[in-house]
Amino acid sequence: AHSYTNYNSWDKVHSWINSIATSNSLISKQVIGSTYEGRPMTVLKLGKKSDSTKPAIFLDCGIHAREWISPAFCQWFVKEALSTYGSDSQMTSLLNEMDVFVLPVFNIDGYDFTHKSNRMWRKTRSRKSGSSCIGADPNRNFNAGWCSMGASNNPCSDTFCGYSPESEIEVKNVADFIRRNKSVIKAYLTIHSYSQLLLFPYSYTYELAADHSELMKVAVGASNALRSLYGTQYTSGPGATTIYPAAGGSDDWAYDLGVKYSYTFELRDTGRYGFLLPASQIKPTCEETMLAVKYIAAYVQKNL
Ligand code: 0X9
Ligand code: ZN
Ligand code: ZN
Repeated sequence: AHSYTNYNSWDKVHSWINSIATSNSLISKQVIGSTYEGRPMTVLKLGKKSDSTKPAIFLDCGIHAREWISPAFCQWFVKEALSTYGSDSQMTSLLNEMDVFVLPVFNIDGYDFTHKSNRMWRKTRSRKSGSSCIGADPNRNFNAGWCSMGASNNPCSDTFCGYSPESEIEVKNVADFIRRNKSVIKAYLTIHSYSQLLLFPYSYTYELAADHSELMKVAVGASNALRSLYGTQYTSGPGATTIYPAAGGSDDWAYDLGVKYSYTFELRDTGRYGFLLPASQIKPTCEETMLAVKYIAAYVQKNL
């Protein structure tokens, strides 16, 4: 059965998506396309129904297959949003004024593969004649300084940038959705693991983003909120200098499209368990991360 405190297989997440989407008037779903292997990519839309179009936040999880805590967070976020609407004043105000689009698993084929065959798989599962190696790194496949640094043009590499920008259908589907909803999307949040970092543009260049000081101020505020629960320490900064230079990422692409509040979270831990974070840490990790996400959401809402 599906559980918020365990790592759910894709089959379980898939049925959870379908049941939660019809459970409450605050939530609806929209299929944005299919993965390479034909699985449906479904975006959940959270927010109080309104006659006029509301500004929105886009949140995705599971770009990288082996980072299991990430999809667990998106599931947790949806549950918390629905269960605290009406009692938590901030969540109520957020969902009254804004919509939150949640993509619970971005790289579904890869996620399924980590459950069935290779726990450490990172990339998509696309094939192309001429190479026996499978998949590209979805977070090197966006059209942002594509394959210029920190990415590989070798199809066998774990950071293969793909044959062209958006060559991966999952990346194309998400980029199309964000382009289509560009006028309403005010923030782009993407959840990865691990390292306890809160990153923002740029990663494809050492140049500072035009909004660097504001992005840094909000990141520091969000990290402080996160730390207030269990003392978990996060480092904030631009990707290129805080983790490593790496082009083709979704955060840089969304930012250059015009989505100012663009953040990549690298959740727990700092390497003791790494990608194999025990299920016992799902609840505390998600609870502390909620505080950071809500901090950013409140800031965005206040500055609409
Ligand atoms: O390398 C990545 O894609 C991310 N780290 S991970 O360990 N989850 O693979 C960091 C992404 C930071 N942003 C960009 N490089 N654009
Ligand atoms: Zn379905
Ligand atoms: Zn990742």
